[in-house]
Amino acid sequence: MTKVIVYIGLGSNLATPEVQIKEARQAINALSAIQETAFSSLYRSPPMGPQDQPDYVNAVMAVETSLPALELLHCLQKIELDHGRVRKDERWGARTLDLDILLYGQQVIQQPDLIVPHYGMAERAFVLYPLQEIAPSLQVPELGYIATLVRHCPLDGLVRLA
Ligand code: A4P
Ligand code: MG
Repeated sequence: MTKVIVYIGLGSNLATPEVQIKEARQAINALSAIQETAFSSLYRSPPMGPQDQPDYVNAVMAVETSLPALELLHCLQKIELDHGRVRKDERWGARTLDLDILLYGQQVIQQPDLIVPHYGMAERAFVLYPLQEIAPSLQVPELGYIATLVRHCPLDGLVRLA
């Protein structure tokens, strides 16, 4: 089966976020049919959405995989649950671990459970800056070059961690 490059967004703002991100990276690498090709620095940012929650730590990971997109989504959702993620009704609320499929090759996917490119990524500094770090010449389907997207996206308090 042909392989695609997939970009995964990782985010956490509970239970020592740096540890959550590190463990999620290990869990993703432990999946069969997935090879990591790049991993960004960690970035800290104030919460987008409700402000009465801790700052987030985010990163972006590139993997090469032969898994179909929906299968990959289900694997990522299982890892979220294994890491104590409790789905609440509140939109954009605090979470131990959030794993989003940002891009799946150059495919545009519009299914009830999966929308790729991930919605809202063009407005999210905590997605665009780490993505540019590991894929500086990337062209995002329907949205354009990563460098142009970054140029139009304010930092919103995003800080790259050492
Ligand atoms: N879904 C559709 N497309 C995708 C995709 N490309 N990747 C569906 C992953 N999932 C996708 O997701 C809800 C549903 O989206 C899933 O059932 C899946 O089928 P979820 O993870 O259960 O819910 P959620 O993450 O709470 O919702 P949402 O709206 O995706 O939240 P966001 O947009 O991820 O925002 N502030 C900072 N600074 N940093 C952050 O990382 N994250 C959030 C969460 C809020 N504020 C933040 C951050
Ligand atoms: Mg999510």
